[in-house]
Amino acid sequence: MFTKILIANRGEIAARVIRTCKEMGIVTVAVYSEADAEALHVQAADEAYLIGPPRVNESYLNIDKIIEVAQASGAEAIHPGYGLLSENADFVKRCQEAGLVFIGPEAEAIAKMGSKIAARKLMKAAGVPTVPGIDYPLQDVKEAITVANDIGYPVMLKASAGGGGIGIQVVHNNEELAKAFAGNQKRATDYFGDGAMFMEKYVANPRHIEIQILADNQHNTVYLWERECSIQRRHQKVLEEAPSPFLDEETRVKMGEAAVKAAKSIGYVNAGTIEFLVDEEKNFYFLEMNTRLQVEHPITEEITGLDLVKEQLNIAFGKELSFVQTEITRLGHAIEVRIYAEDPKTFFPSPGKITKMALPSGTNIRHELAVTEQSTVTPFYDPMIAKLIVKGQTREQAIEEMKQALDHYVVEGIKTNIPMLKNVVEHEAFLAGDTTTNFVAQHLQAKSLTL
Ligand code: MV4
Repeated sequence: MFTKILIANRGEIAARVIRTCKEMGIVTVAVYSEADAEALHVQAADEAYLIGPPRVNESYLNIDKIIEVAQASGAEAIHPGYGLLSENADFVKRCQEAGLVFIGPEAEAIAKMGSKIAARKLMKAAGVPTVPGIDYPLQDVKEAITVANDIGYPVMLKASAGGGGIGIQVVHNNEELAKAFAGNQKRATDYFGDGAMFMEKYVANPRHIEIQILADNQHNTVYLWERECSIQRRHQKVLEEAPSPFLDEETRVKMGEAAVKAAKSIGYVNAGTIEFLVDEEKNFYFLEMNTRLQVEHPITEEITGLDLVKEQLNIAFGKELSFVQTEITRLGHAIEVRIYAEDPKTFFPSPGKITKMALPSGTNIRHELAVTEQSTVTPFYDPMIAKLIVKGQTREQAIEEMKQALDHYVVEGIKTNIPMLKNVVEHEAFLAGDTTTNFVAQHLQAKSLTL
């Protein structure tokens, strides 16, 4: 196994990766910005190096500096966490050129999935279901109108380079489409430097259900069941659970097999996630592939008993997976919520010093923390300060655990979204498993809440 690795990230995920490295006897190297000198991940690592000013472009995204630190420290590999450089194909190439192992997929796999149009085309060719639509860029409004009438309204206009809900728009008729086209194209160009747009049939009231996969470099690929991630606000996930209350066993297995097919078709190696849209009739469609470890990976760990970071390290080192599909278990139910330093009424970030932090504990409670009592949340990064993960033998038990845990979760000095999370887990629609992507807009935003 590797003897020393660098973690090119911050916050809870850096601390999470460091914890597994410790268990495996791997020496850890942290990097940090001037704003993170006191950060938890810096304290947790065996060594830590300052890489620049607070702004990510000058620190956590500074490829030259990170590679220089990795080499100087004697690290053999780099774990990118999620976000930041984790899906940057150029960074993967630079690691390889520097003789460092990137703990993740090949640059080619990242590049293939980075373009939504290319990914759709590849998945369709591989026999993975995609939403009816096109997989070439639309040239102009005239072509868009022809295609939309062919698909049938309502349709969804999407940016090929899109992400975070930017550059997507539902369109109901020719007039709306004519109005939407140029603006959407401009936004895509402004945000992603790529104005290429395609079109799909609009799937009404869908669920976002994703499948975790693992693939080693000896052609073994397995699926680790699904995560239900429909409860989002403005394309930010709020709560995730595994298994999905919506899926039956037959659909679950079909989706798992489709995810494995998707990964195999591009020769994917390491941990990855295939996102699917699932409609009201349980038809599922490929949406995109995330070529990294995800924020919500712990719920998969809780129901399978696996450590996904350990699996990633073993795969990157060239080891064969130590289990086959039929040996992967699925026990109980796990729920994760993301705790943000934000005003629960306005959803604006709420940076500041945490004056008190007292967390619930128990055998069914897991914490992934980016902060501790006395930490200062700065305005420079994502305001997620912690993840709370609970498990139960059944969904009902897990929900009860989550309610109790949230009731006993104390953070003072900053505002958090905990009141909003309580509203989710106490809502009758959530208890009924009615978790669609419209949940927050439908049940939590329009209504007066006990925030
Ligand atoms: C869709 C859709 C309905 N029909 N595509 C939003 C982000 C992007 N990655 C895909 N998204 C959607 N694509 C078709 N053809 C609805 C959404 C969508 C959504 C998807 C997953 C989770 C939350 C969502 C919230 C609004 C819209």
